[in-house]
Amino acid sequence: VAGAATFEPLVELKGDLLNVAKISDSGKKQRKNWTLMWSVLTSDQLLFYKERQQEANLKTGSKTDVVQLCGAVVEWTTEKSSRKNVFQITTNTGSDYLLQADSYSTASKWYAAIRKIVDFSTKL
Ligand code: I3P
Repeated sequence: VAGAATFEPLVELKGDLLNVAKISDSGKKQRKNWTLMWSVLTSDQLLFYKERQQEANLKTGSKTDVVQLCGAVVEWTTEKSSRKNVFQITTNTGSDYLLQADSYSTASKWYAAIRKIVDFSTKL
């Protein structure tokens, strides 16, 4: 339809490969399985893609997972993994994700950006 608004969420951060492990799904513990994912942070979600090309189109790119950040809790953890630079996202539906990058600057950049989104969306 000509003139139809095609809404694209604002991208806050993308372009990094992060190690991601979903360790619980709606409160149910999952087997830890680290996977390298192209991650995209929007104004309210964290999206994980297997292929870099797919992050280019937020709507049609095939996402592996979508993390709703409103009401989530984000914290660094040294107990949930033997890896360095690991932080945990707990969603308000009880799913837990571990995110990790070997580079501290990459990990802390994502941690700070996700914290900002969580703090902002939770205050609304
Ligand atoms: C897990 C795998 C993970 C490791 C996890 C192991 O074994 O080695 O990499 O997590 O440790 O259980 P498997 O592949 O047999 O499931 P980290 O790399 O984060 O330490 P964990 O059980 O202490 O979480």
